Amino acid sequence: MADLQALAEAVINGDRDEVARLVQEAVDEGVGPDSIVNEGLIVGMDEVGRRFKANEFYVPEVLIAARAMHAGMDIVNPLLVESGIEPRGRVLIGTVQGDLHDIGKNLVAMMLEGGGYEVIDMEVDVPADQFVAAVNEHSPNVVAMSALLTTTMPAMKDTIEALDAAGIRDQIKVMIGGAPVTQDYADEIGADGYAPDAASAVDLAADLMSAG
Ligand code: B1M
Repeated sequence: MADLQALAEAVINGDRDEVARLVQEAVDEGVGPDSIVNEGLIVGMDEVGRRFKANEFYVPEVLIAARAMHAGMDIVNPLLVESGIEPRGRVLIGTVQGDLHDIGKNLVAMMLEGGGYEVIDMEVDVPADQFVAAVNEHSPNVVAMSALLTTTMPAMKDTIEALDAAGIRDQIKVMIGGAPVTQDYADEIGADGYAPDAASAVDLAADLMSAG
């Protein structure tokens, strides 16, 4: 019988083959894709996030767990689309203009996916006007910006201003993060939230979504 607890454990252990096997087994037994995601994959990634926050896990373990989770999502995603189950929300994420650092941004994206969000990843060096165009195209709930250089932090402010100028700032929540970024900076530039790490980013997205 499908064992979703074992699936969560396999995600935590970063065992990609075991995750794929258990997800396929659950699908074959008729377990709903929403249960597989919510009671297996997300439970596992939630625990990974908890251990990361508690410094019990470090970046490599999180990346390996996220890769394992993806192996399961690859099987389940087409079924979710077929069954019309809605993700928790849609997040548009990118590293801001002039900045090529993507490891932290990728971690945040993976944790958000693990948390049940649909993530549109614009990669790195994303100019403000591309964020604006992507908001118009994808209608996300949250725009998430990452910066690792003090010199690129102002691009976050530029992007918020561009969203404002385009008349779409009120339609979305903006969250920011990255090593040099702080809550004070988020307040200063009018972002809706700041998260210090990938696991907190998932909590913040949930808070921002429920704030409406
Ligand atoms: Co760069 N680099 N780098 N670099 N690099 C730093 C950031 C630096 C601190 C190193 C140093 O001098 N000590 C320094 C910045 C100094 C400053 O601005 N004050 C620096 C510099 C100067 C540069 C170059 C200018 C170097 C040069 O060419 N002269 C250059 C700039 C290139 C550019 O972007 N235009 C450059 C280039 C590079 C590499 C390409 C070699 C490489 C990037 C590879 C890649 O990303 N694919 C690189 C790396 C690896 C680093 C360090 C060593 C590690 C960054 C990293 O990946 N950390 C870094 C020094 C350091 O941090 N120790 C450094 C791991 C990652 C998991 O953490 O990204 O902080 P982090 O993400 C965390 C949180 O911040 C948070 O969650 C993540 C997980 O917990 N988070 C968010 C991140 N984004 C978030 C978004 C959120 C919420 C949370 O919401 C939206």
